[in-house]
Amino acid sequence: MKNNSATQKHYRSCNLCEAVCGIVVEHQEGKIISIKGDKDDPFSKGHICPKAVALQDVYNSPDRLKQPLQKTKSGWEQISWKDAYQITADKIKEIQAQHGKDSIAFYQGNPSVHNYGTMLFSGNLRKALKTKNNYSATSLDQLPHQYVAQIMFGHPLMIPVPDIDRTDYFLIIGGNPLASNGSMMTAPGVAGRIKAIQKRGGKVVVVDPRKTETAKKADQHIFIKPVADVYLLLALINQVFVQKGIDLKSAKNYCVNLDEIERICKDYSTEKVSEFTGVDSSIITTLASEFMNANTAVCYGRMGVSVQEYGTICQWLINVLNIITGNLDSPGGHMFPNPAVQVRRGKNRTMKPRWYSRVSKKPEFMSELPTTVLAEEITTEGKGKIRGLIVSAGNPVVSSPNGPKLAKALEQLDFMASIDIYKNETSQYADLILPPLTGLEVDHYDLAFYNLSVQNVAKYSPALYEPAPNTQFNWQIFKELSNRIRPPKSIKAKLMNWWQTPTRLLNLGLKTGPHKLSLKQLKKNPHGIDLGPLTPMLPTNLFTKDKKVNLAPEILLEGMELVHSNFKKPSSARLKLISRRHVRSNNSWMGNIERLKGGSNKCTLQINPKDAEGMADGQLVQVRSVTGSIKVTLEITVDMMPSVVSILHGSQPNNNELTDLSVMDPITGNAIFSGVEVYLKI
Ligand SMILES: Nc1nc2c(c(=O)[nH]1)N[C@H]1C(S)=C(S)[C@@H](COP(=O)(O)OP(=O)(O)OC[C@H]3O[C@@H](n4cnc5c(=O)[nH]c(N)nc54)[C@H](O)[C@@H]3O)O[C@H]1N2
Ligand SMILES: Nc1nc2c(c(=O)[nH]1)N[C@H]1C(S)=C(S)[C@@H](COP(=O)(O)OP(=O)(O)OC[C@H]3O[C@@H](n4cnc5c(=O)[nH]c(N)nc54)[C@H](O)[C@@H]3O)O[C@H]1N2
Ligand code: SF4
Ligand SMILES: [Mo]
Repeated sequence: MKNNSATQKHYRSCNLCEAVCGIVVEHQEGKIISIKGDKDDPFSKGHICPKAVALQDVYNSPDRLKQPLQKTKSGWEQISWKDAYQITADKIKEIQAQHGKDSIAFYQGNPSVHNYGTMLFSGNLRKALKTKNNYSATSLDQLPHQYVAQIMFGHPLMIPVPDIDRTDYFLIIGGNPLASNGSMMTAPGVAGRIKAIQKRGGKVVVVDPRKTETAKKADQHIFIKPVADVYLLLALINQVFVQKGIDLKSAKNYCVNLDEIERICKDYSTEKVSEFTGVDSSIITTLASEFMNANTAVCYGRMGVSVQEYGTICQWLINVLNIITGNLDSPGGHMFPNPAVQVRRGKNRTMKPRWYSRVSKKPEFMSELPTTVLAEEITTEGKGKIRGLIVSAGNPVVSSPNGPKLAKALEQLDFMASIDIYKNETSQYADLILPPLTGLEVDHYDLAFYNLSVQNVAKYSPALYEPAPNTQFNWQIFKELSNRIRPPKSIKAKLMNWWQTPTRLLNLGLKTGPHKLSLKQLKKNPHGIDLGPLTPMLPTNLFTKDKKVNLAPEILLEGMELVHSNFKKPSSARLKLISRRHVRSNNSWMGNIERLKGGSNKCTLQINPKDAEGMADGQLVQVRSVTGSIKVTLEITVDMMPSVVSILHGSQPNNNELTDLSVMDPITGNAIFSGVEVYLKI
């Protein structure tokens, strides 16, 4: 930042969530005067949420770490970057020399995908570590989306998004974009986009066990019992067959195995499903009829249907519902973005896992094992046991099921390093913390989320602040650590290593991308460039070998066995725990920021009055599950479906002291956060 006495405006994208809103930061002499929505951003058009304003608080936070820390007998001590790098690299090399490559694990958390330098350079560290023990927040979140994308469309990043700006019918299952600002769907200002659907005569329906902020703005809200969505989806698909609404439109030329779909859903009548889901049979019939008869329609399922026992099956059936009603790859339906830097690269990959986890034999996917097995891989003796861990931009002690079990496991490690801007519940177990620059201090291009964007756009934001002396970017940390662990040997490798910087790689990606842009062009357009609405791209751009979409992949049909066998008696009437988000929360961090605290941003247990007899609003109760127990304040509200309770995710008390590590999505190993049985005690 130039030290100039006149006020200046800095335009950038907010990197805190998937919405990628344009912001304008007014500053003077190094101080921020205001942070507002950038009305000239062609995508977000001025929309922001309260978190963007808090970017200045992240920058100014007294809790922010500025120098590497080492844990000593007398507490945390500041050390130089040089020493931090050397100690970390030496320790890793020593452990790997003694116990093999897999004895070191690497976990990457959510902010990794909001920083293009991290995305481009964390792979260097993975390559240098050569471990099979790679983990990330993917398997606490969207792994089912990516797995299904791979198996149906041939690439884990070939993920369709709802064409929300042109659709006539938007069916949201287990997502609350008005709080989360949208996920696996980059759509800044989602409230306005939903309103626009209604204004043009369309309909918005939300299926959720909680009457969410989004449900309140929708035309219809349908309460559903947690983890029952799979039955609703099967009944909807069945109804499309029954009501003779099958019409794949042009997708019929490249979609195969429709017969199998008809077969698997035939037993799921609306009447039978009603008992399992808590949704009236007539509501399901009407929903199916409206969906298939709408001019354009799209079904979108998010966290609520991903982090549950049938997460992968649900994401598959959502794709199927969109396809059989003629809504795949067509305007107003489920479409594929075409980002300026193409992240969907390479040939079609096989679905065959290349390795399995040591203890419970869970499959690798995209070179990662599910985070649900991390704790057991640390605590189970034997060859290949994890003895060292690097955590980058993550807080798995709070964010993974049975957090306390993982915390206990971390105590057993011989060495742990955290790359994080704060001390957190996870990094307290580390021997070293390496704090990178972040937010306003970093330049930004949204490599990850333009691939999920409901409109094709591109924007580059320079850093607002020059890096202070003795600071490092995330990418520099990865590069330096990798070079020390496994130095490049050949002249070519050395040259490449020297040449590669985030901006150079970005420029190359833009120039070779489908829109043939350059960094120079983006710099000339500080508000961003509109690349137009999404366009059809199938079957040409399919990554499957035969350029076909298999509607009924074998492994998912096998997964249906469990769905069928559990369709005998509805689940118990005990209380089921789910999570929620608040517009001023951000996973497990930013809770230290004053301006985001208070009001409705409270970590309460929301409960329906019917389930709270003899209890009072504001009362502290003990919540118990098979895993653990926490004390939490009650918030009695009719917004909750009876028999369902909800706790804010990422806050204290931590709802992941109640979730269970021993259960997971059987197909992918994805974590389960929804539908956990709990008991209350006053
Ligand atoms: N019960 C329950 N559990 C859940 C969920 C739920 O809904 N319910 N949601 C799940 C989901 S969707 C996710 S994505 C995970 C998130 O879980 P994680 O990804 O493990 O954790 P975060 O809470 O996002 O923690 C991010 C950490 O990165 C740090 N950080 C912020 N910016 C930077 C940066 O620029 N560089 C570096 N190096 N560090 C940075 C922060 O200080 C923080 O410590 O939680 C999952 N857990
Ligand atoms: N403000 C804020 N924004 C965020 C985040 C944040 O922490 N705070 N986190 C970011 C991250 S990492 C992610 S992944 C996204 C998540 O984005 P979303 O998925 O939109 O966010 P959630 O609020 O978790 O919404 C999940 C919804 O599923 C419902 N649900 C739970 N279980 C079930 C079920 O079994 N069936 C059905 N049908 N519904 C169910 C819940 O009531 C909730 O309304 O948000 C991102 N944006
Ligand atoms: S919605 Fe997300 S990207 Fe937009 S301002 Fe808020 S946190 Fe930033
Ligand atoms: Mo997430």
